[in-house]
Amino acid sequence: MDGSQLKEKLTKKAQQLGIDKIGFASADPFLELKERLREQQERGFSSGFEEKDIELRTHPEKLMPMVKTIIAIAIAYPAKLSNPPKSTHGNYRGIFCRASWGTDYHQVLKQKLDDLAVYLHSLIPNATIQSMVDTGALSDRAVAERAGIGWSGKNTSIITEEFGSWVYLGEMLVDVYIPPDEPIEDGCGECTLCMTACPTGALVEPGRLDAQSCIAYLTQTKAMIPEKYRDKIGNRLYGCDTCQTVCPKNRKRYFDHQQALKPDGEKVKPLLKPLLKLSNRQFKEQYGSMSGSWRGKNPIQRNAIIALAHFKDKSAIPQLASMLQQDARPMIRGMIAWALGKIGGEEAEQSLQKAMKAEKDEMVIKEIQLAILKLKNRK
Ligand code: B12
Ligand code: SF4
Ligand code: SF4
Repeated sequence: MDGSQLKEKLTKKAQQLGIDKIGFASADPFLELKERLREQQERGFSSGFEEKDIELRTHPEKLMPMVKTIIAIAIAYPAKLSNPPKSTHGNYRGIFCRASWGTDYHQVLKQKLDDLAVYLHSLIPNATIQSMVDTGALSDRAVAERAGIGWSGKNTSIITEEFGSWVYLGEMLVDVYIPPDEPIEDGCGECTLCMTACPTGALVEPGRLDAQSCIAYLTQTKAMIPEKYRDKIGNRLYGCDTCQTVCPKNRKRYFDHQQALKPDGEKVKPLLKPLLKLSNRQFKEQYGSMSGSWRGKNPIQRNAIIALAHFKDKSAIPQLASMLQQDARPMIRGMIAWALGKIGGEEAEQSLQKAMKAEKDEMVIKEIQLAILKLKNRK
């Protein structure tokens, strides 16, 4: 069988497997990306979540010496809740970004790639195959761009004609030659909506992200969130969708045909106060199947505290006050101190004063002092 026939067969099979887009790319080194990644590192714009070895990231042959082709896939994910639960006074909700809706996409894409690999092996039994989704060394976006899945937008997302940017990406390295597809034309034109809408100005140039100031990154960190970003986080518990929701290419791009990715409104827009009470085990039981749980419950609870401050939820003060005295995690106590300062009022101030007397952690003491000062200045 020649490469073109194989391409036809794989494309057909992909469709049967529920893969929304498939594209084929050469396995040549990604030289432009290499330069880009170096600049990102030098300017301090990397997130630290990506593979650090730039050579490995940009030379597919270092992952598979005989690699000839990279097969790229995209799976569309839902961008709209059919019946979203609403926040009400005293019962406020946070939000997980769309990339965390439904079953963890890593599993969903991995399964599709495994199914495609079984088929490829049935056609070419001795083919060498290596699949990856997100956590592999390669840049999934650079692969998808080269394979013609979509163009690389000014918000840095890969945007497809059919599904907008609401697609997950994955790829498969194979030691078989398959004729490559052509990249598609840039579709952003003069538009800059994502850049102006970004709450933190993290899109520093068209198509260049300072990950350190991107809310999607900040919500996943394990430490205190720098003061200047806290107000910008709003009620986001994990990730950020703003530069995609404003994108005109995503208008009316709502697809929920992937059963495994269908969201449960109560889970992706959970009530904030109950979230703070979860034990590790309960968190795992309730949220463990979502991609947004990969950093554990601490960052999500920290973000829930920021969200309660965002809503200035006075009904949360007793719970926050008791956690400020009892919670073993300084990061959580520090964040609560800030939140109480933001929510304000007599009760918040008294709980800060009380906690101040017993607190031993320097960072938390500083946060409490700042919060008290803020409340005094407000009087
Ligand atoms: C680290 C990482 C992050 C970091 C940094 C993101 C970033 N933009 O770099 C953080 C935590 C912030 C993040 C956030 C998100 N992420 Co993320 N992330 C990754 C990861 C692991 C590596 C990305 C990376 O290497 N970035 C470094 C930059 C420099 O490279 P790149 O974006 O991969 O490649 C592009 C640029 O280099 C550019 N480029 C190269 N040369 C040049 C030259 C010029 C002149 C220009 C203009 C551009 C350019 O073109 C490449 C192709 O687009 C990938 C998975 C993977 N293994 O690739 C997922 C991935 C990029 N993330 C994904 C998603 C869904 C998200 C979020 C939408 C989740 C959310 N809702 O919160 C946000 C989006 C934020 C944003 N604006 O990018 C998807 C993207 C799907 C898509 N349609 O594009 C990926 C591919 C995961 C997956 N397998 O589906 N992510
Ligand atoms: S994900 Fe949010 S913070 Fe990050 S670039 Fe997009 S709009 Fe800005
Ligand atoms: S908002 Fe405009 S500039 Fe940004 S990615 Fe979408 S089309 Fe491109």
